[in-house]
Amino acid sequence: MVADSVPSLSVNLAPNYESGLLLTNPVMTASGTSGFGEDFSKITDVSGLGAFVTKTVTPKKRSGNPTPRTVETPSGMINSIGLPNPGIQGLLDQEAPHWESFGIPVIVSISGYSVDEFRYLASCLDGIEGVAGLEANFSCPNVDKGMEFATQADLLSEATTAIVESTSLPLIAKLSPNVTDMRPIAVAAQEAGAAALTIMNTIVGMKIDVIRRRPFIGGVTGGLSGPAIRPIGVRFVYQVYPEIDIPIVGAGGIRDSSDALEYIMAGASGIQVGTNNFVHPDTGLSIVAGLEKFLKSEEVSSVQEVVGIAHAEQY
Ligand code: RRO
Repeated sequence: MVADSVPSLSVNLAPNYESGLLLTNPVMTASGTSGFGEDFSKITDVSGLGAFVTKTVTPKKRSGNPTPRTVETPSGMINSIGLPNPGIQGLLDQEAPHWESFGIPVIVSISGYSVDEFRYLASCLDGIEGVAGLEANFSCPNVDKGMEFATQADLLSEATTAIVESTSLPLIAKLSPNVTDMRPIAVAAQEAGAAALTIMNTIVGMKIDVIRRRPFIGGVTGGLSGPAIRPIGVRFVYQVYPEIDIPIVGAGGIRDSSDALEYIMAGASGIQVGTNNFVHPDTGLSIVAGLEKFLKSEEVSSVQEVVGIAHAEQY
């Protein structure tokens, strides 16, 4: 790389789609941690991110799980929010009109109880201005049947095919860490036409309130997130990367550019920041700056050059 030249951070998350899904940098929000973007865009400059991933939407409005819905844990937190959202019509009426002003691709996270519900959501979002792609949340740990799609390859295949047939938007399939081996699920998603994979959602855990002698969280169990789960996410990305040809988006416990680079070197082309946005909403922006600094100091001209580099035989 020529001294002082700016390294390229750009990434295409849907190289197999004619439209592609082009991001100026690999850093995104993780679904569910910055709402539908309107409030988040008031506390950080979203235009500096690669993409905004929305909270998950379902066909009908939902009010969510009983409280308390969150609790801190060592190096992380447990949530059982239970997918509260305005439903697809509410989303289109109240949230979608803000997205064009973000100046970056908006990826809408969708979830359904059945293959038909996924199909319906994909067709509702097809052609909506400001929507650049879909992320299918096949892995919510906190609702009935929330993880069925990401733990059973045949179901995931069926839902992925239904979505892909109902929209021209590129589809990212968000997978669950609550499996022993993610590789067969990842391969099934690719074969059914997913443009990319997000690895991973939260890990089922729980806390007991020892004074009350009862589960602390209203939903009893919840999804563990934060730095505590990062080694597990990096492991899954590293294991899945050699098995597939589509891009991986890494998520789970990323706080800074060094954490992001762990995922990238394990095989992720993009990364998502979730829990740390609750503490520092500018985390994504500092990661973008940190990645650029790293590439410059290592004299690497493009972030693509380090994707999966931890698999190389020689240093
Ligand atoms: O809303 C939630 O409780 C939730 C969802 Br949809 C998800 O995908 N992952 C998570 O940890 N919580």
